[in-house]
Amino acid sequence: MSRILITSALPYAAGAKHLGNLAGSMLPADVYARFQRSRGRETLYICAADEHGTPAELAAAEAGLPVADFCAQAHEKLYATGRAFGMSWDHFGRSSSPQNHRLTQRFAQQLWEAGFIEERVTQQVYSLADKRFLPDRYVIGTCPHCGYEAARGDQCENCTRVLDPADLLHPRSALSGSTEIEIRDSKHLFLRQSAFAERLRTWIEDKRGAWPHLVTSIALKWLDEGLQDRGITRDLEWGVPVNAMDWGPNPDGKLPDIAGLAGKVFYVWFDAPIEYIGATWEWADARAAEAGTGPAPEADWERWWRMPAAADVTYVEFMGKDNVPFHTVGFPCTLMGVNERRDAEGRWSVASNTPWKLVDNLKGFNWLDYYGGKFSTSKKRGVFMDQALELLPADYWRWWIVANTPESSDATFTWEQFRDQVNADLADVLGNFVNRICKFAESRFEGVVPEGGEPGEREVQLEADVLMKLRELTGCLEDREFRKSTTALRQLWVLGNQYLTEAAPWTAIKTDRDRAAVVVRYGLNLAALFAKVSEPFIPFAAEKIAVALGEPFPGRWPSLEQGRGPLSALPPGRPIAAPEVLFRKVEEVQAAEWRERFGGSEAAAEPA
Ligand code: B3M
Ligand code: ZN
Repeated sequence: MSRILITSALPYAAGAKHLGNLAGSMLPADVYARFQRSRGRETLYICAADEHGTPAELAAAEAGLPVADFCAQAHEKLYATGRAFGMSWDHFGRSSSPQNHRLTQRFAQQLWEAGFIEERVTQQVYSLADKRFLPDRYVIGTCPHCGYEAARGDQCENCTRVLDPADLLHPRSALSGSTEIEIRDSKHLFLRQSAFAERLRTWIEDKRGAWPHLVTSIALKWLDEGLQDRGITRDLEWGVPVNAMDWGPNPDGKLPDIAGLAGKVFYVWFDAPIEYIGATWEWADARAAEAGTGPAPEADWERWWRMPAAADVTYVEFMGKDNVPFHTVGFPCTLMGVNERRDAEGRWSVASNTPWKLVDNLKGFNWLDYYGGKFSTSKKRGVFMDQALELLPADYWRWWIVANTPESSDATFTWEQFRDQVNADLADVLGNFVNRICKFAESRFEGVVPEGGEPGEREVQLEADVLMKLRELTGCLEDREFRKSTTALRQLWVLGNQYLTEAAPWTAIKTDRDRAAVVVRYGLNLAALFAKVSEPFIPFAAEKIAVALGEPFPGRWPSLEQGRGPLSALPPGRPIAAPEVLFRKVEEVQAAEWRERFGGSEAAAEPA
């Protein structure tokens, strides 16, 4: 059985996280991880704080903190908020970890020695007013391709084209707004992505149909535009130092200009994906430390990332569409460049008999916006992760986000639609079913799973309907189709309500207690089944249902085989106790108040 390695895009340490950060990667990855564990597969769900880059430096300065302290606090906050939303990470690491430093420097050294990194003198934007070089992201100007006037020097968020600051028209500093900027020479390292163009195209073409069209189309668009070599170092203090390693000669027998690279760090997008591996190493070390056995042997984490040990691993990445280019070009180039050699004639050969794994499935998402506009801390528009939990328990948010996840197109959050959907699906369907069946079992069958009676035609039909819906739900989750999986799950819950309404044990008990006993037994088994298969989506409520029924939590995914009925988990005589109300409805007045507080339809008036 395949082991499953899951990573979700690393949230930046700087900046509050909003529902879009959950929707675009972390939450679907968590649903998938929980599902895979429930199916009994050895699963590792890895994430981390993306701590490097200018955003962290600037946010730290604003907070009046040394950047390392700022990032330590940010990591703690991201971790705590993620856990409160039920993120079942096996490890939530830090891209500033020693493990990631070592791996990033090792990969850069190997890429240099293979001739895939070269030195170039580039023109960097220097801001006289800010007395510092401005990394790409902190140069703002007009995009030369689409005319968007707030394009960033690294990527235009309007047309998603990757840019260089020198491309921007009317450039200015994002820090001070000053246009007193000048271009200065600065030596940097470049990853020769162009050398991988054909190799990458073959790799991407091979994924057509298997990966979402959104992902392969973005990757191929980049390749069609001609792959640019990419600067992978920056004039910043905070990051993975470039010069702290022992370089070997490149194919021309040349060492890099250590002096010229002094004081520089690797570009955040070079080291951040490597942190997926770094955080796995951190995870292994953390487990070894807990066991008191000192640093973990490399095999403990390499077994997830390096062939042949990782031959049985399926690696799945989750991210928003703006991150797709870096995961279908930059990161694969890094790993391909470490795994293989390319001679002057362009022939590829194996460089290592323990190559690093590339991603097997990449799930990219569109964006979740707020009343048609972007979430914005500065413009106080939209509800952010920490605030959301002050309003409602995590399951409300988890359910709505996964049911509306922006898979084939962008999705929009509105308080009205959110209120209606969580009230209908969670309160009226699932919550109501569990409450009705447990309360009736308590009041009329002494709070135990009743014996007696023989299932009839209706139960045979119920088992067939449930099995069919279970297979559909399982297929959707295996295929990482999240919206469809919530539709199937909701329909499964509805089967329970329909059964209860039709079989009406409260009527049957008046004339035929055994019949009522059968219906209550099947009803309680339906509730136990719902707890198992709802856990990936709404783990907190699922646990309450499982505990109420005396079931283990998390449970194992039910068998899909005919005849091993998913409605026979509860032994007759098992004591049960109705859980407290699982989902209180969101009131009209609450939704109106929150719309007032977090911005509502007027928010859409402002451009995204
Ligand atoms: N830190 C998230 C973003 O672009 C970025 C992802 C890194 S994944 C290696 O919002
Ligand atoms: Zn543009």
